[in-house]
Amino acid sequence: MAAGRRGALIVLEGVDRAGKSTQCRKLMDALRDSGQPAHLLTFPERSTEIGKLLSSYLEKKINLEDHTVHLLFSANRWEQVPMMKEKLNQGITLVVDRYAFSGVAFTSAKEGENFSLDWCKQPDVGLPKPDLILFLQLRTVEAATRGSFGTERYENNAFQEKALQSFHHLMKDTTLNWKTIDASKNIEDLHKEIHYLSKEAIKEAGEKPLEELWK
Ligand code: NYM
Ligand code: MG
Repeated sequence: MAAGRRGALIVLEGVDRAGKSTQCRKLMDALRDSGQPAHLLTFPERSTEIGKLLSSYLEKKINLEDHTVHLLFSANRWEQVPMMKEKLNQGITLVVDRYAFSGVAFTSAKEGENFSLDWCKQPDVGLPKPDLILFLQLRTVEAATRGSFGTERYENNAFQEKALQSFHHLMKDTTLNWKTIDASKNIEDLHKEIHYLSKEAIKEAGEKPLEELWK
């Protein structure tokens, strides 16, 4: 790594069971094997005080008002931002399992309140902007063949389908570097594609300053 080059912010997104966590782990291993310093982040980050609240909410142990929980998911990202910037500036690439896009997609899928995409995006405006967003595309019927859902909140087909529609709206934003990946492929082929695109993003990120999301 040349001195002074920043790390890249690489986000994996997609509906539940698209294979994000598996691919994040494989990408981490591949980057480290090639000598590229990398750090894995997962949102929600369940270990913090806010994260514990979110975890209890997802596990249906507590109820929270819908706007409130949306803001908590965002706060759970903001509390990691100082650490994220520090690592990126040190030349460490961040591999991120879900980010603000999941925040918008899942809240806007809720019935009743009519959450607009615009309202949902606001609390995350100004977060570090990803250099690459890999969208693991998998139809909900196909995700359903990957075993049954867990028992957490949002883990049902109708909700996932609505979240998927919101993801598609967010992907129309051409100021972001979205890459859609066919997540129905086998794990190794998917990994090769993700690794290739990530290496390209790391090369390019080193040449330009970190920007702010949705600004
Ligand atoms: N989720 C995740 C949200 O509703 N808002 C957010 O901002 C984020 C990051 O949490 N079904 C939802 C999507 C998932 C759930 O994620 C837990 P995971 O990756 O299954 O732990
Ligand atoms: Mg889950």
